[in-house]
Amino acid sequence: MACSDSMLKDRFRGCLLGLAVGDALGGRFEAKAAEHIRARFPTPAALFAYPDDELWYTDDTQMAIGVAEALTAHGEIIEEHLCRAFVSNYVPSRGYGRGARVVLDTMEEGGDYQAVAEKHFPGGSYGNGAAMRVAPVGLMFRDERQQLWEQARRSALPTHRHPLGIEGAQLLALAVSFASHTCRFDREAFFADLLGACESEEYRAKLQSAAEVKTPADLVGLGNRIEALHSVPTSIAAFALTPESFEETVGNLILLGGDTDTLAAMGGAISGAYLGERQLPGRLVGLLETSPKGGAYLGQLADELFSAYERRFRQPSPA
Ligand code: RVK
Ligand code: MG
Ligand code: MG
Repeated sequence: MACSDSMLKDRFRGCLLGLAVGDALGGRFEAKAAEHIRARFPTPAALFAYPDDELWYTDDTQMAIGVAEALTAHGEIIEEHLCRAFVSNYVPSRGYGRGARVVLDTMEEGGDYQAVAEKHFPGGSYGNGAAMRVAPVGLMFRDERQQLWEQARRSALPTHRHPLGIEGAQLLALAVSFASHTCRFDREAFFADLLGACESEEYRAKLQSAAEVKTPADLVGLGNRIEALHSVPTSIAAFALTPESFEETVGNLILLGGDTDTLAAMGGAISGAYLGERQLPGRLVGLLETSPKGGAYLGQLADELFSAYERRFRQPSPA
């Protein structure tokens, strides 16, 4: 595939739009069993051919928009501004996690959300809610490994304080960063990078299994659940299995059943960061909702995030 720095903006767009398409398509099958989905859609191609009406995204995209907005406005994650973005975008009917809803309700009411995030689940949440929204951090800090790790942590903290919830977000951000740099995908280098960054034995073991995935059926053993540990490595593995195809990466994840919107949002973000908008399924991108923060806004936000990245890390290129 053609690959040059001039395509970077396309990759920013591909990442956010890929996240939204994965989330919105996966959202139609959330909590369904794999057998149920496969009975109607035996292949990723069948799944991608099916929608012909507006694709509405869920909390995954809505919170990723908040992260991207906070980064675009301030160039880094500042908790106060991130929380403001989460609250201003908060529409509970988009399907938030149980604990996340309680934290966001408290945030919205001006209460002590940090105490709620700490105590609602003992030790904090290890749900995949921090990982599902972290992709913009992976783009913004794609050149700065230590900052990426710290910024991903900060983006998790308002709602996710458990180490496994935080590390899931950090690894997903790293996967996005790696994908956004890659011209010819090197599977070994990808997993070596992730394993080298891993802090816990739990993720190390999962990523080692992810590195050994050879067929879509092997993804099943990695998990399709709402916990970060049982979904982040699955999405990473699905991308690494079929890096040249957004349809197969996202389709294989949805066909696992379970937390389909989030699996597909995370896989879609990594895949889009690698392939760029030009290699996304244009028909599905075109079906993204036309609401004020729908498909057109996501493209615009990706452009603004790219400008913020250039301002912070590069000399702006001449007009
Ligand atoms: C509905 C025990 C824990 C836990 C802990 C479990 C949206 C709980 C998105 C909790 C994503 C769930 C998803 C999700 C994102 C977490 N002990 N159980 N320490 N920590 N859990 O509520 O933003 O779909 O069962 O913090 O991570 O599409 O309800 O929310 O799929 O994980 O929600 O964790 O959820 P939460 P979240
Ligand atoms: Mg969701
Ligand atoms: Mg989900």
